[in-house]
Amino acid sequence: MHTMELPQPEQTVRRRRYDSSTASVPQLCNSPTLIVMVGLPARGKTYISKKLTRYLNWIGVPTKTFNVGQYRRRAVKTYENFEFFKSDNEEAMRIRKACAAAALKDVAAYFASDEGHVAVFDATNTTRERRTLILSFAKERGYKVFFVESICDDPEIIAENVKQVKFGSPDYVNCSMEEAMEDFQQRIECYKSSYMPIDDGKDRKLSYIKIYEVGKRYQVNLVQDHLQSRIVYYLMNIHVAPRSIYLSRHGESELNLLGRIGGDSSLSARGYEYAASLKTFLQSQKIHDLKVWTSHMKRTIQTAHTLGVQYEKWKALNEIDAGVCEELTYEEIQERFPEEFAQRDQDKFRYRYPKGESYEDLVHRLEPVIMELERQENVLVICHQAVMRCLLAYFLDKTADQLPYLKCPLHTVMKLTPIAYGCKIESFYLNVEAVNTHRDKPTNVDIDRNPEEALQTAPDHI
Ligand code: BKS
Ligand code: F6P
Repeated sequence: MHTMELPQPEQTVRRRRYDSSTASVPQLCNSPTLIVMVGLPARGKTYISKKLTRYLNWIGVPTKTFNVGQYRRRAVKTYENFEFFKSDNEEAMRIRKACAAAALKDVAAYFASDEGHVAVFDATNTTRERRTLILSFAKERGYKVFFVESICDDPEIIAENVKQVKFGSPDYVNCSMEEAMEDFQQRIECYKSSYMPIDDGKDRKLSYIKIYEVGKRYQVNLVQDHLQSRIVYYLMNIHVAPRSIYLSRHGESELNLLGRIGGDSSLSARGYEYAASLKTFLQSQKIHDLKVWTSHMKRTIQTAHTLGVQYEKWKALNEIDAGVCEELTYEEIQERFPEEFAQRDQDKFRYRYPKGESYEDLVHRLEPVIMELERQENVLVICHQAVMRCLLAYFLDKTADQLPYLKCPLHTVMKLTPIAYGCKIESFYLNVEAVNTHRDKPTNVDIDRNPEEALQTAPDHI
C-alpha cells in the first residue's frame, strides 16, 4: 500500500454540522474517528458498519461507511470464484491492496472536506500487518481509531448471512444458492490461515470492542471518549432476531379535526373507529408477544386502551412541543407569528418554536426510545406525526432535511421488518377516513412572502 501518495494531514479546525448547543454528543471538531472493522467474511461487518453509520448520522454525528468490497467490484468487473482471494494470488493481492488504499484515500478526503466526523472502514482487516498500516495512516493525520471485531463460529448464522446478503450480491448473479454457498465457504477459508484476531496482550494499547457470537459476549478495551462509549453502548444493544416494529399515530383527535396543532385532546369518533380497526388489524397479523408503547397524551392512550392489551407509557414519545403555537391552526400561526412561520419553513429540522422544541430536540429526546426498540422484538409504537417522522427517519436512513417532511398520515400503520442490511416497509391504511395533517414545504419561504404563499400547502380543515 502506498500511504505516501495520500494527502497530507489536515490541521484546520473542523466546522460543526449541528449547533453544539443542542447536539447530544460533544462534537469534537479537530479529531475525527476512524472505526476499523475486523473479522472473517460473513461475520456481519457490513451489517454493523451500515447500522452504526445510520445511527450516528441520526444522532447528528456525520458518518460514512467505506466498503472495500465495493472498490474491488469496481476494479474487477466480473468475479470468477474464490481463487481471487487466495493468499498466493499475487495479481489479485495487488488489486486488493490498491482498493484498500483507494478507500483510505477517500476517508482522508472525507475528513479533509469537513463533511465527516466518523468514517467506518469496512474490510476484513484480518492481518496485524494491515491493521498496523491503518494505525499509522490514522496517526499521521490525527484520527482516533476504534476497532470493532466480530467473532462468530456458528455455522447456522454464517449460512444465514451468506443466504441473506452474499447470494444477492453482484458476485453471485448467475449462481445457484448451493454454488454461492460453496464458493463463499472457500472464500472464508482463504482468510483463515492469515487471520490474527485482536489480541488481549499484544493489542492492549488499542481501543476496541470484540463482539463474540452476535453479541453473546463482549470484550471492550480503552474507550477513549464519549463517542466511543456511545458506539459500545449501541453495539451492546442491537440484535438480529427476526421481528417487526409497527409505527402508528393515534386515531384522529378533536384538535386534528379543527386543524389545530399540539394540545392534549381526545379522539374524535373516527379516531375511536380507527382504534377498533387497529385491534382487528393486529389480530390478523398474528404477532408473537407484541409490546405496545404510547406517549403520555390522551389520544395515544385512548388508542391503546381500545386495543384491550397492556401498554407502556413513554414521556419521550410525546408530540413536539409547539410552545407559543400550541393549539393554533397554521393559519393562526401565519397571522400571529409570520416571521416564525417563515423561519420554520426555511429550516424545519432545526427550527425551535418559542418556548417549545425543534425536530432536532425531538431526535435527542427519542434516542432512548430507539435504543430500547433495538433491544426489543415485536413492538407497536402509538405516537404522533412529528415523533413518527423522527423514528421513521432512523429506520429508513433519511437525512435531517427529509425528516420533517416524511409522510405519516393518520389511520395508517407502517410495518418495519429488518431484511439484509436495511428495513422493509409496508404501509397499511386501515380504511377509516381522517383529516390530512401534512403540510409540505411551500415554494416561497421568504420572511416577506404574503399569507397566501405561506399557506399554499396548508391542509384543509373545518
Ligand atoms: C445478514 N449478521 O456476527 Cl453486535 C445476516 N452474520 C446476518 N455473524 C448478519 C448480517 C446480515 C449480523 C451479525 C452477524 C451476522 C454473521 C455475525 C452481528 C454481529 C454483531 C452484532 C450484531 C449483529
Ligand atoms: O397536526 C398534528 C401534529 O401532530 C401537531 O400536534 C404537531 O405540532 C404537528 O403535527 C407536527 O407536524 P409539523 O411539524 O409538520 O407541523
